[in-house]
Amino acid sequence: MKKLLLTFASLALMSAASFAHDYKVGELVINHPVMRETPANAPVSGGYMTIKNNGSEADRLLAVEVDFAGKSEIHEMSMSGEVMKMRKLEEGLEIPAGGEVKLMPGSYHLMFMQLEKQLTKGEKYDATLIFEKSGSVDVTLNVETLEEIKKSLGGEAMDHSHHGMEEGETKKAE
Ligand SMILES: [Cu+2]
Repeated sequence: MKKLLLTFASLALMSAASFAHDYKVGELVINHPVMRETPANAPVSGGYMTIKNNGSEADRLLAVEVDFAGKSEIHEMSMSGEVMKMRKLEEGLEIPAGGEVKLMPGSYHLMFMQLEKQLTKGEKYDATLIFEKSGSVDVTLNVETLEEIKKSLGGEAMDHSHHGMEEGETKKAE
């Protein structure tokens, strides 16, 4: 019985730890950074999270560095009439003073291109987020399914397959 109780206790600790997935740098709080799992040979994936700014000055996400992708960018996605458009934010993404920005499917996102391997649900990858004022912070990106990401962050499904083509990726011969 004692052993069983211990098992329950450690399970409870483990699940508590898995919920506490946030990072602080300066006045910023980055909550639950994730990226989307990919099918085999997919060249791109999206990264999502909530970034809250508790400070009285705006900050700006300038870049993200990872070693599982050849190229990482910060993107905005929006509807232009019936067409979904994606563009790179050359100036980075502003996090307003006292405000919160959600990176989620169909909206702002990190775009990881030239993936070196398939991303599988449950895996974790290191990333460094670089902010204009607060500096850089190391985070862990959890790989989740689109359904899980939409459940925690909201957002719409996003088809990245066309985007890869836009970026000059050539489709693998089937
Ligand atoms: Cu994109």
